[in-house]
Amino acid sequence: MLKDQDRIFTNLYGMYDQSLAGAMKRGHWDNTAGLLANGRDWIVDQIKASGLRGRGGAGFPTGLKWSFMPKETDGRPSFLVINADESEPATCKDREIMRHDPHCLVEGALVAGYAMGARAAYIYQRGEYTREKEALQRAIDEAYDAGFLGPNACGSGYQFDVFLHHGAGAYICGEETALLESLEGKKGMPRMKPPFPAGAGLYGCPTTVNNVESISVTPTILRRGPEWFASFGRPNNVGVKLFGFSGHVNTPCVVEETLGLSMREMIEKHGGGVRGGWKNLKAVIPGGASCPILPASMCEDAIMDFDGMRDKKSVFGTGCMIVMDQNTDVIKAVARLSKFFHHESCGQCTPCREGTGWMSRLMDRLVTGDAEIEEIDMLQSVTKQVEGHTICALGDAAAWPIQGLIRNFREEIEDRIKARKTGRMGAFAAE
Ligand code: L3W
Ligand code: SF4
Repeated sequence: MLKDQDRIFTNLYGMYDQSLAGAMKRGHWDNTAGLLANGRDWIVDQIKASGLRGRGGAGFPTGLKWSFMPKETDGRPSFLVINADESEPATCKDREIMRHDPHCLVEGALVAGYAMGARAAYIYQRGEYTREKEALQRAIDEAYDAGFLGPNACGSGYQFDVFLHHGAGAYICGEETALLESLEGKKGMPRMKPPFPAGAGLYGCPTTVNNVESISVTPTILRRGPEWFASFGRPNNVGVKLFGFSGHVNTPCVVEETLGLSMREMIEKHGGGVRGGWKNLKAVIPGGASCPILPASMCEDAIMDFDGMRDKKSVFGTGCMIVMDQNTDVIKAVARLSKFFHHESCGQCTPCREGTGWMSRLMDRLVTGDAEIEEIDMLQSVTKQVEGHTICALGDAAAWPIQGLIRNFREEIEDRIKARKTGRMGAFAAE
């Protein structure tokens, strides 16, 4: 379990002074110029050595991503874009950083931006985050006033600006290339990759897109050393991270914890346990709507990290868990997610535009039990036709929770269809 002295986001634990003075008391902005003076390559190497993997859901190695930024750019500026469009259902960890510890993010933007030779950072923030917008803008303004940003950032001789952009509430704008389109003033529609943003990103310029948390932890990693960060967790899954607990837990919250603990330990220690006790657990969605739902039997020893979730045929995602007790209609819960993905599809590729509609309609039939047994396999087949055949990950994200439901709760789906046919619907009759 993480000790207090190893926490990065101490403001989440009762020290709510988010001002520059408060942040400096906690060690942020301490000799930032000294960190920069070590040079671009040193920073990238330190982050590589720390083993930090992207905290937005995909887990791509952060230092490696930064190293893709070209050193020679034919006069084009380079940009850092920070994905603060946190729209994943039940994920609200980045919100805590922006609300309580915004200077972590602003300092991280400078350090990371310098490491990749960026002229500026654009923070693309979820439209609904109004309090966080105020807190973050205040922190940016304070950093400018203190000379930490601007033409001679922290006295380093490096010019660096930070701009805050507020989104308009479209989930797809959290996909990195849709986000870039939206920043450019266009409709938020994902681009084909490659080219990856490092080759052609914002306004066609070299760009790196990182999650809020990935950027916010970098100054602390540089100060305490990559070995410190890598000492938490297990190989390939290291560090401390924000985790979220929602649904049927006794104390919903966001906390900072090490990677590598079991799901049960995490839920019992931080979520206050499952409502009605662990035996009352029915299922957990580990880290975002796209992550296949796990039955209680798999949650006991499931390790909450990238490999641990892959071992259970699920996805670690954002690490923000949705806990469901025995009263939950898991078929209905996944059907609700299917509706969400159908609604949020940008519609530019056929498998996703049409497939999400098909999946949602078939899921609705499973909820009421009106489907035929064969439709379960038909639904599985539709998910396979969508998965891997779309421009962006939203197609996969729509397919995976259904595949997880069929894999782990097939008996429950079949029982409901059979009950419907025999007229024994019980609780579902009123649906
Ligand atoms: C250069 C290569 N760059 C990959 C970069 C790529 C991106 C990053 C990860 O989706 C997932 C999604 C959600 N050369 C590269 C390369 N990159 N290969 O690495 O890329 P990718 O494609 O693996 O993932 P993605 O498209 O970024 C993210 C899942 O996360 N998720 C969470 C979503 C929601 C939030 C939120 O609200 N905060 O994060 C939950 O599961 O479904 O599968 O930068 O350019 N060869
Ligand atoms: Fe748009 Fe869906 Fe295609 Fe992504 S997969 S580009 S959301 S239609």
